[in-house]
Amino acid sequence: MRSFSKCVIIKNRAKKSNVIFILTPKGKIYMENTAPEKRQKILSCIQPSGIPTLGNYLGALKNWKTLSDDFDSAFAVADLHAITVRQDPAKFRKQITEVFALLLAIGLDPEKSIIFIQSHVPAHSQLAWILNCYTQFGEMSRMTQFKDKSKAHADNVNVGLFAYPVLMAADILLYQADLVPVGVDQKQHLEIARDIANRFNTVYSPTFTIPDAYIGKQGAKIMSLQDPTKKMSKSDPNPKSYVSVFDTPEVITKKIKSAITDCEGSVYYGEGKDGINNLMSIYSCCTGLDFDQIAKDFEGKGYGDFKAAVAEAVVEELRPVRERYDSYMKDTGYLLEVAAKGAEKASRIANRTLNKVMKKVGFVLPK
Ligand code: AQP
Repeated sequence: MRSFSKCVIIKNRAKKSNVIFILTPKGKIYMENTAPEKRQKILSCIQPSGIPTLGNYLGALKNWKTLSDDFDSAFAVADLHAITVRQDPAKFRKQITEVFALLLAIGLDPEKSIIFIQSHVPAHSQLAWILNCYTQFGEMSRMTQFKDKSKAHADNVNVGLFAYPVLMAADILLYQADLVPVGVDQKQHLEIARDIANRFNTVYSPTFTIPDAYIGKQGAKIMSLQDPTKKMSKSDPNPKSYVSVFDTPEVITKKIKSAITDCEGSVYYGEGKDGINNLMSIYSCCTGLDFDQIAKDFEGKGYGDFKAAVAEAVVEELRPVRERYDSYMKDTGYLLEVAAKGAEKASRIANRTLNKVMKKVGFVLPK
């Protein structure tokens, strides 16, 4: 083993490599240039099934921005997923643009991350069809989101709703993602994506990276303000149950002040206090304070004071997002240009994986 008295590592970000300077006991300097670091990849998507909520923001979007600095990243507006429930065409078109603008408003940089609209990259639907044939009916039947959504949309229990997790597997596997930042509600779908990838890799040969879920420590499941045993959802028919990321400060304050709590009147995190636990999670995500500190700060104060503080923290958290969003929405031409460039970059990566899959399955590829 070589002995040395000092070692300095300088990261060469442009070449993604490290230069290591080693000072030996005899005063000689050695320099070593290490191989380029292989950056890990992340991918995540959001459905334009309504205006995103504080739950989507704290559980997923906020992490996307942070992770995009350290990973090769791709983020999509999952419009194909959204038609598993009926959408009004004019409203849907508007929502797709709005959610795309939101991705830029949260601070994602199209020069650093691939930002695109799912239906602009046909490989997603193509791989999803192939993977359907490597997925068992029984395993799909166990998906809790399918069970919940079929109850909520009993008049439209379509095959797309059933096969939703396979399309999600295709989204992830096309980009060979190592990590998928999601809220807790998507954990089961991610496990299926891993199972499908493992199955395909075993039947043929290693083809897909096996992805891991990235679930933030805080905010992984923000609950409804009106029923804190239920997840906050953008398609909830009761708008008082969620804070939308585009709500005005007045509306945010009103919704948080009318959140369901309990009658005990003391702020601490505990069993049977779902409403307060939820508000504490929201407050913690926005301020960075832990639960003990929050309980200490609000000791002897009532829920009125606590709700006012939560409302103010949420308003301040969302204010810059809303301001940037308003300015992006003034130039939808620019948004479409960014989306086109994103789709081009995404297609290059996705088609590489799709061709590999098609060859392994035995399709004849076009010349
Ligand atoms: N309440 C939540 N708390 C934390 N994270 C959440 N996410 C969703 N709701 C919460 C995360 O947000 C990301 C994007 O979600 P999506 O739009 O792709 O689908 P979803 O999970 O079905 O979200 P919604 O709001 O409930 O949409 P609808 O009402 O259309 O079904 C995901 O990472 C999700 O985990």
